[in-house]
Amino acid sequence: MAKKKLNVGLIGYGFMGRTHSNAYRKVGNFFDLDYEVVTKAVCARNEERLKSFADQWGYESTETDWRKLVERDDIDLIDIGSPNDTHQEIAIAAAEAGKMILCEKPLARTGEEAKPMVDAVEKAGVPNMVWYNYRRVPAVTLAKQLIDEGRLGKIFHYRSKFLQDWTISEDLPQGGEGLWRLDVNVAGSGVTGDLLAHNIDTAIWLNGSIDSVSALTETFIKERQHSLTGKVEKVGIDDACIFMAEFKNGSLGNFESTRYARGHKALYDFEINGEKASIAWDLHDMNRLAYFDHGDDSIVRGWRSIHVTDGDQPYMDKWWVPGLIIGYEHTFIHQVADFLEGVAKGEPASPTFKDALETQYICDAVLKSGKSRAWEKVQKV
Ligand code: SOE
Repeated sequence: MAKKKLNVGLIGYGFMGRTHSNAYRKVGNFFDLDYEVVTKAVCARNEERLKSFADQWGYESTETDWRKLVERDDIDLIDIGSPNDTHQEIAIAAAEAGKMILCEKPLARTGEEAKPMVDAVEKAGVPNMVWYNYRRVPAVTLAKQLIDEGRLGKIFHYRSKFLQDWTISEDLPQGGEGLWRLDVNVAGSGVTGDLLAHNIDTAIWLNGSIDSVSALTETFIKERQHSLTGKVEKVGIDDACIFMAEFKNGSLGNFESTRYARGHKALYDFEINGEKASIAWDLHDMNRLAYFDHGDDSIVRGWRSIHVTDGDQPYMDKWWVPGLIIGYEHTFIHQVADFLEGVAKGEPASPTFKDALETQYICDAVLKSGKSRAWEKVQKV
């Protein structure tokens, strides 16, 4: 049977534009879907680079104004891969135009900015999802399966970090292409919205809601030259953040993120300790899940290192043969596949805008606590 065509209009051709485009191009080769993704149009402001991106990734057309893209009748889905300060306006316009929407994380700069986006997609009834891609690492999805099967029993502890080191130099400017993550007006926050948002998204998926938080935030380099103005300006982002969390299920959370952990480029990890078992995972060894089961025979009991590459483990029947690994880019392919399966069945794929709003409210509470130095309640979605 001929597949239905689903025309994608992508906004933004940076790092995320490439991960998403790769997913659109590969998904149909590995997943049997009702839809065939067509990379119909890509939109960005620099026309020359836009054309070369379109050629490289097989986009049929280009636009330099996102409003024109949103108005086009031949576009079914708008993918927002542009910086955080653009998400709200584009998402609301796309929802009003009846488009499906995929939005890069974090959903917006703040919960207040994100809420109207949730209202808009719900009012329009359009399928929507946020690119929190780490949920789709097979080992992380397996962790979810083990927890949902009750193998960990009551959960006591959730601990997680995301460490990087790329902003240590005080000569690094803030703002502009590539460095907008350092500009608070564009990004909304520093490591909290950019990195901890991932830890939080995974945490609430695996371990449920967070009620309150207590945080310590720091900006190590107080002033940086702004790439766009050329002036030395105050740095408004959090360079590092450590927070404690009270989960609704009674477990205790412990989170840390920084861009000042010399030697770490992207060390995202988590460990969960339950009454019956524990699990641990880290991005540097992403195909493995560490698992300790107290129910094992005591003389052989110990941490197992599960190589999550077998056909009966999440997503892996779609790839090579048992034992052969996959990588970071596959998480985006899995996310598109799940989204399209959801569209075919009329079911939402997670995390929806509403799910991502919960993460946003937790980030807000963390940043508020970083200032107040007090425990802060998380706003309910
Ligand atoms: C920042 O360096 C960054 O690229 C984040 O923006 C991504 O979300 C994260 O997955 C990797 O690090």
